[in-house]
Amino acid sequence: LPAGDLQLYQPETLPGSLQRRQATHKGSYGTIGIVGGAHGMTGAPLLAGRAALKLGAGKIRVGLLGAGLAVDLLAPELMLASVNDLINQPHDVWLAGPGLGQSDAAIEVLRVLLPRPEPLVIDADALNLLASHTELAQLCKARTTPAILTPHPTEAARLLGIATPEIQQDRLRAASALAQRYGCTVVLKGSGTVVCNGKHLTINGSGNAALAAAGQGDILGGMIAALLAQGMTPAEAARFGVFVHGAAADLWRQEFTAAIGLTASETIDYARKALNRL
Ligand code: NPW
Ligand code: AMP
Ligand code: MG
Repeated sequence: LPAGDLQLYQPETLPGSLQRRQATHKGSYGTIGIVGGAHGMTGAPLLAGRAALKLGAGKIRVGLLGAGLAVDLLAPELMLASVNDLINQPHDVWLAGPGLGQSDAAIEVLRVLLPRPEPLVIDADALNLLASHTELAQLCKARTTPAILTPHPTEAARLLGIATPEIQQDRLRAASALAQRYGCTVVLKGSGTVVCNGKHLTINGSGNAALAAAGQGDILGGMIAALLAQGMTPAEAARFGVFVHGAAADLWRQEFTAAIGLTASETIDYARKALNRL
């Protein structure tokens, strides 16, 4: 385990970096590039993009690997493109992985993005590719700006080459080992999400089992990317994004007591509410 401290993370006010929204314009809040959406999983990067919009990012482009889509009619603010067009344009922050799949084209996307200097969130299939391709893992470790890895327990197990129950038996050690091995900030998801940047470990103090549903991880990736785009450091964005995601579910549970049936799409609106209340 790192020599640093272990804390329960439960902020009661907005971090300083989110408090100045005067005399600014959309360019002040960053441009995000999201890559994912192989055939059959277009929803994942769209959910991430919608979440990033409602957490205050300036501009968001979503690059789809699968079938082209002209517009997201539920979030026409998003700019949609093919992955190849997107990765050759400048962005302030990247999110790779939601619904990306593990094709050769997906591997090529990571070969291009991993060496880029901008902050990068790596989720879902991009994590599975890091686990299965040593070359990509090395590119991750060599980054100048540490990436943020957001594995659920089974993705974490793949990244460490062990079984899921071993991850769950000692989640602090697993998060710490991942941060060491990949030289990055780690968000080990699940009840009591652990964040480790190689020095400090935190356990998140918000959230409930209503989050055990499809697409929740995809929106979390978009939320963390939005916070990076607004100037937070990787560790700050990871901790605060996870907290707001959990706080959204806690707010929703005040209305829906048994906590059954929260969708990822609805969670985005509660996250915006939870954030603005802080
Ligand atoms: P089990 O078997 O259910 O008990 P995968 P994925 C396990 C995209 N999506 N604790 C789980 O366990 C994603 O973005 C697209 C313990 C199972 O074995 C990815 O690109 C959507 N175990 C892609 O799909 C919406 C846990 O992990 C395995 C666990 C694949 O992602 C859905 C499943 O993991 C989805 O987000 C926990 N807390 N959590 C869309 N609308 O387009 C998970 N497991 O095989 O990596 O599959 O997570 O669905
Ligand atoms: P994913 O598996 O990638 O869709 O991510 C699921 C998201 O929901 C992660 O942010 C998890 O931490 C969260 N989550 C899932 N189940 C629970 C739970 N029982 N309690 C709190 N958070 C959960
Ligand atoms: Mg996921």
